[in-house]
Amino acid sequence: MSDVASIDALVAEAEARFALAADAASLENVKARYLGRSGALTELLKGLGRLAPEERRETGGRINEAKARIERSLEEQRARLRNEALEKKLREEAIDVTLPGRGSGQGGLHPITRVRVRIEALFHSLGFDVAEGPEIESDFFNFTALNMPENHPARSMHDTFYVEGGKHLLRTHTSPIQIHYMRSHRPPLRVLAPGRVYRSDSDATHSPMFHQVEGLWVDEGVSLANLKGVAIEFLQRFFERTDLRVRFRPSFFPFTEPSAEIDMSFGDGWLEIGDCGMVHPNVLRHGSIDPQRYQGFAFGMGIDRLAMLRYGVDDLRLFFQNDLRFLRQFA
Ligand code: 2U9
Repeated sequence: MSDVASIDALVAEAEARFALAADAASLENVKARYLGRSGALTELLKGLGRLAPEERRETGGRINEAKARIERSLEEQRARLRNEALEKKLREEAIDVTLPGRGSGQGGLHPITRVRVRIEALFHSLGFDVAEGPEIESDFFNFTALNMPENHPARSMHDTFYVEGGKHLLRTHTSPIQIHYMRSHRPPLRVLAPGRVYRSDSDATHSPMFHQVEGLWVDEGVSLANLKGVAIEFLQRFFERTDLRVRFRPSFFPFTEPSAEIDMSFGDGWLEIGDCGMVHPNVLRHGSIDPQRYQGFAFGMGIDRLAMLRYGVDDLRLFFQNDLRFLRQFA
C-alpha cells in the first residue's frame, strides 16, 4: 500500500479531486480525506511502524514528500477558487462607464416662490423686515389676539382645520406672525409676513392650503395716507405699470378699523387685489403696544392670486399639481 506507485496514485487522486471542487467549502471537505486526522496520509504514516527501520525512513520520506505535494495542490486550488469568486463578482458588478448619463435637471423656483421672493424684495426696499411663524398656531394667536374672541361670528368665516381638540389649529391667515413680532419688537416697526395658510375650502379659485402675505407698519402718527402710499407704490412696482390706479373700498375686518378692500385698475374695470386697514386698538394691545401712543396700518394679499395675475394662470390648482410641463414654463 505504501509503495511508490500507490503513493503517486494517491497524490494524483487528491490533485484531481481538488481540481473538481466548485467552491471553497467542498474543497475543504475533500482536503479532510487526504490531510485530515483520519485522512489517507495519516493512515499511511500509521503503517510506518510495521516496516523495518531502513524501509521506514525511505517510505516516511516519500510520504512527507507526497504530503507536501498535496498541500501545494490544495493551496493552488484555493487560489483558483478565490480568483474565480473575484472574477464572478467583478463580472456581476460591472458598471459600463461609457453609458451616457441620465442627466441632472437644473431645477428652478416654483412660481409661487418666485412671486413671494419678488414681493419680499419690493417691501424690503421700502424698509420692511420679513418675518415667519409656525403653521400650527394657538387659538389665541390666530383669533383672540386679532380681536376675534371666542364665539365671534368672524371666526366662522375662516373654515378652520382644528387639531387636537380645538386648542390649536392650522393658521387661517399669517396675521399671528405680526402678533408675535409686535411682542418681540419695539415700534417703530415695519414687517412683512408671508406664508402658507389653511382653510377647509376647495375649488378652481380656493385651495385648502394657500399663500398670504401681510404687512404691518406701526409708529407714532402712521395714517391712512401712509397706507395708500405704500399700497400704490407696491402695486405699481409689482405689476411694472406706473399708470396703474388703486381704489380703496370701505369694508370690515375685526382686526382693523377703519377697513378697506384694495382694487386696482385692470383693463376697463377694477380688480380686487387685497385688504387693509388701520390696526384696531385691541390688536395693538394684544401685541403689547400702547394704542394711545402708536398707530399702525396693516394689509393682506393672496400670493397665489398675485401669481395668477402676473403669469396669466386661470386655475389656482395648477400651482399645486406638480406637473412639470406647467412648472417648467417658469424656470
Ligand atoms: C395684525 C393686524 C392687522 C392684516 C390684514 C387682511 C386685511 C385680509 C386677506 C387678503 C386676501 C386674506 O389672502 S386673503 O384671503 N387679508 O383680509 N389682512 S388687513 O391685518 C392685520 C394683520 C396683523 C397684527
